[in-house]
Amino acid sequence: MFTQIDHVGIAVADLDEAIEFYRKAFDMEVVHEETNEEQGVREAMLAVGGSGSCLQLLAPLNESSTIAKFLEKSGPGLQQLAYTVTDVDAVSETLRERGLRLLYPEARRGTANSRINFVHPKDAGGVLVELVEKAKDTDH
Ligand code: MC0
Repeated sequence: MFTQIDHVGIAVADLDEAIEFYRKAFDMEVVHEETNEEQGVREAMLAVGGSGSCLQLLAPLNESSTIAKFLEKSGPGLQQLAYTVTDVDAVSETLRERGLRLLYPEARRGTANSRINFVHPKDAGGVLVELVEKAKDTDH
């Protein structure tokens, strides 16, 4: 079902400060950065060695962002665990059949034109699980 850990998402208040911290403390470099208006985030992907898995820093774009709400309630820290899948529609359907709530009826646009959906954290042991079907032409 899942082919690898795509990324681990961390909520941060200030993206530039967080990027600087990860660069200085852990020698990690940004491989991709974008703003996703629909998701209400500015985000940066940082490579974890050559593993293919990334760390995703997520900063809120505005006060109504899910990340703003998360920061207010829980403070900065782990917000989501994302798995790579080859077919997000098929995996979403399988998980629905298994009784898990998917957040969106249809996949939405994620990082680098990936197609994404989420499992509600209350149905996944307190973990917000993201499903990521990568765009064909990307390596992150
Ligand atoms: C909320 N809860 C969480 C959680 N967020 N538990 C674990 N991890 C999280 N991230 C828990 C709360 O503690 C609470 O539990 C209950 O769920 C309801 O929380 P809430 O504060 O009332 O929040 P809601 O229900 O308004 O929203 C939660 C929900 C939301 C997961 C539906 O955050 C959401 O739609 N997330 C998916 C989109 C997203 O996260 N976008 C930002 C990343 P108690 O026990 O207190 O009731 S964008 C992204 O990831 C894209 C760019 C990408 O990777 O491609």
